[in-house]
Amino acid sequence: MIRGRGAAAAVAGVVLVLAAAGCSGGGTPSARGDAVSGASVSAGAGAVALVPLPSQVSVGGGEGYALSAGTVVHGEGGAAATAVAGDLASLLRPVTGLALPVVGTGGASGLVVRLDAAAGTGAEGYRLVSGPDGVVITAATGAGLFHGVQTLRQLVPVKGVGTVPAVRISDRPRYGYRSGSLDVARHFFPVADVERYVDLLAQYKFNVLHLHLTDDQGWRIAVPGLPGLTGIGAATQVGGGAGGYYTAADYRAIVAYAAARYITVVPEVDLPGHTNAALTAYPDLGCAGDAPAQPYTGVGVGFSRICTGKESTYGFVDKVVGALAALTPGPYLGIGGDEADALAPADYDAFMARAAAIVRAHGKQPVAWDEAAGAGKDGPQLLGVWHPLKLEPAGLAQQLVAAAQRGAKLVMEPADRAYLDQKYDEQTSLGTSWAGYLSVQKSYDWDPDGYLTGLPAGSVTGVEAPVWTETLSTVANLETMLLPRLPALAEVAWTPQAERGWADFRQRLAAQQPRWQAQGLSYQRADGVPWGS
Ligand code: TNX
Repeated sequence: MIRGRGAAAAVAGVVLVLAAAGCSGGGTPSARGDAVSGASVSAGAGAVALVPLPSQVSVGGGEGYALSAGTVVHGEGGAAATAVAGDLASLLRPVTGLALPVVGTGGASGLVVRLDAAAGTGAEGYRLVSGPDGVVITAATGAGLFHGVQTLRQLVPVKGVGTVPAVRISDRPRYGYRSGSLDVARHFFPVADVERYVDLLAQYKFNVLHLHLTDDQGWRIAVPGLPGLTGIGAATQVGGGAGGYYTAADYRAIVAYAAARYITVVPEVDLPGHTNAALTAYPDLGCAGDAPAQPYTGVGVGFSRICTGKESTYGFVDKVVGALAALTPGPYLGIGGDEADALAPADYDAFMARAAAIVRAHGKQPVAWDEAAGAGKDGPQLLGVWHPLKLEPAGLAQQLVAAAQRGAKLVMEPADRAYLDQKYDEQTSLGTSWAGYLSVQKSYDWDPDGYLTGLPAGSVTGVEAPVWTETLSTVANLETMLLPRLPALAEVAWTPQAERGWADFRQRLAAQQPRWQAQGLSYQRADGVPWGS
C-alpha cells in the first residue's frame, strides 16, 4: 500500500471515500487525505472514479495538475514511450481542445510518459503520480504505459480544460489474459466496427481480442486455396443478410490496430461442430450419408459436423490453421470445440487432439472451449470455461480440474457471469436468456478463481467477456449489451478480489456515463447503477 501525504496536505474540495475492500456501504466520507488501497474519490472538482479500480491508489494530498495551453506531452525512454505519448495526446486533444505537442525528454512538468526498464512494474503495470507540476506515468513496458494512459484519461474532465487531481497510483492486473470475444459469424461486422470495439477493450485495459471467425451461419476469413469458404460460406448470416468476410489485408489491419493498443488477436475457427457454412462450400468435408448442408440463417446450435473419420478433413484443417497462423503474430489459435453434439464423444476427443497437434505444428498454442478438456493432455491446454455450473454436462467440472492439475490453464467466462449476449432482465429486447438474466451486479459479483471448486492455485489465467451476435446486428446493438457490463468484467479481470466491491463499483460505473455520452457510445441504463441524466 502506498503511504499518503498525511492530514496536513489534505485539500478542501477533495473528499476521500474508502472503497470496496470488504466495506459494504461505499465507505465513510473523510477529509483526512491518508492512503487507502483501492480508493475512489467522488465529489468536488477533483473527482476520481476509476474503472477498473487500480490495485493501489492514494488520493487527496495536495494540489493537482491544471492542464493549460502550455501543457506538453513527453515521451521518454524509447520508441514505445514516444508512441504512447502520441496516443495520450491524440486522446486528450479532442477532449481538452489543447494543442498538446509531443516532445522528447523534458523533465517532470507536463504529462510525462516514461519507459524505465527498472521500474519494477511487471509486464503490464504502471505508476501514475500527479501533482502541481504535472503527471508522470512510469512503466517497465509499453503495455504498462498504455494502461497508465487509459487511467489518466479517466482523471481528465470529460470535456474542457480542467485539473488532474493529485493522486498516487501503483497498478498492475490480477490476470494476464483479459479478453473480449466478438462473434463476427452470426452477424458480420466490418473492420471499422471491430476497431471501434477494440477501442472499448483498450479503454478498459483488456489485452486480448478473441475473434469467433466461423460458425454455422458464416465463414468470415479468406483462406488461400479454399475460395469457396468465402465465396459461398460467407454469403449470408443470421436472418439472411448479406454476410461478409475479412480478406487477409482486412485481418492484418485488425491485428495491427489491436497491436497498437497492446491487444493480442486470438483467432478462432470453430471445429468440428458449428461448421455448416464450411460444409455448404465444401460438401466433401461431411461424412458419406450426411445430408448436404444448406445455408443456415437460424440460431440453432449443435447440428453440424465435419467428418472426423476422413483423412482429407485434416488436410482442410491444416490449410485453414496454416493460413491463420501465418496471419497471426500472437501465440494462440482457437479451434472451437463447443457443442459438437452430432459427434460421438470418442470421435470428438480424437479430433480435438489431432487438430491441436496441427495448431502446434504451425507454431501456435491451441485454445478451445471447455468441452475439449476431455481430449486430455494432447488436446488444447488453454480452455475457455463457458458452461454455467447449473447447466454443466456430467463430468465436465472433474475433467477441468484434472486438466488444471496437469497444467492446463483456464479462461473463465461462465455464461451466467460473462456472456454479454444474455439479457439484463426481462425488459431487455436484445439478446437471449438461456443462461439466465445477467444483471450488472451479477456480471461483477463473482470470483473467477472460485467459480469451479478444487482448482489448483494459479490455474485460472484470465477472464473473457464474449458477445455472441445471434440477435445483435449493429454497433449500437453491440454497445447496448457491452455497456455497462464490459467494464464490470474488466474490473473482475484486473482488480484484486479483496479490493473491489459492488457498492463502490456501481458509483464508479455511473461516473463513466458522461464519458460514454461524450464518446457517442450506446449503453444500457441497467438496474442497480445510479445513472445520471
Ligand atoms: C453457446 S458458448 C455457444 C454459442 C452461442 C452462445 C449464445 C459457446 C462456446 N457456444 O454458439 O452463440 O451460446 O449465448
